[in-house]
Amino acid sequence: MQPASLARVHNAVRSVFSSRPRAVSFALSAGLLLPACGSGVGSGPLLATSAWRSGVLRPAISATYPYGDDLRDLMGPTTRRRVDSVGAGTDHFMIPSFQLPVEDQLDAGSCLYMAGTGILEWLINEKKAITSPQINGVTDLSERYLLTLASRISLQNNFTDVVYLFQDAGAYVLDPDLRFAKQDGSTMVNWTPVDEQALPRHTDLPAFGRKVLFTSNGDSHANGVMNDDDLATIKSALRSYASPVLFVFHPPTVNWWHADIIVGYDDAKQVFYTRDSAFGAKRADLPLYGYGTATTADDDSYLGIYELSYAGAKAWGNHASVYYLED
Ligand SMILES: [Ca+2]
Repeated sequence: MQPASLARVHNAVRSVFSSRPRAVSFALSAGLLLPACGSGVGSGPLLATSAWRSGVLRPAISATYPYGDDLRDLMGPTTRRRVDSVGAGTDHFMIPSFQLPVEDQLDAGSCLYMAGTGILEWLINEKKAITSPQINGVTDLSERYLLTLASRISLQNNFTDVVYLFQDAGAYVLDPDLRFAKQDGSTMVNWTPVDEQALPRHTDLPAFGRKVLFTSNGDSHANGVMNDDDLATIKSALRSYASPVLFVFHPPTVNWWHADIIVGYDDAKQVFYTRDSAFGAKRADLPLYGYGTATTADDDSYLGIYELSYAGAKAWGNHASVYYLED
């Protein structure tokens, strides 16, 4: 990609941040810090975030689960099922509408866990054939619970494996039972592990598989490593699996990296459709999300789709994995 077009892509993302009236947006657009999604995952300088410095985030202490080396996962089935033909074509496609919106992660830097939770929500909804999943409903899972799991379970590659945290724990928790919280105006409190034993946990996890479509082996800061064939692989996987793709990317001019869920694409617009916990469009059609505080002044919109340009995805992407129900 030419530098000029890279700059245009970057400016497009920058404009999203800059247009958002909150302190962290200013910090990001000013290039000061802070990883939008750097806290507590991967390796390198982002571990020196405020969460680590303040001791809020605890290092994981359990064994590492070797999903990243699982040859079967890396290979995966070639295709999973017949493509949903409704509104589908090779030049555009949307996976079935099992996806819930997500509360805004605000300053938490928790994108990977918002995306991981969203993928399990999608898989459960598909398993139960719930095509109009309801916020606060029986398949609206707690994102904060996944953050707690991440505090005690290590994965070989967070950026391809994160959904397996649920499988390792053997349970999920519903959002109304553990809200994504705000405390003193910040959502960083979500990195503080909660007492899992005190929560109503649900153990009816669906059996799922995963195929790694692209990996930078745990380097969430890699960029310039994907090419057009890799984008074609993602698009092909969306069609053939008709399932969500966990995607991780890092624009080279910023300190943060980011994760979201690819749910479709459109060649005419040259975009992937992603469900995104930071850049997603505000869902004005839904009630606001309550962050568990005493005042509704802290409430904020659920977020939905963000259009990630092919140019941005190719220049910035470093991990892509499709998750699917095991039949
Ligand atoms: Ca949720």
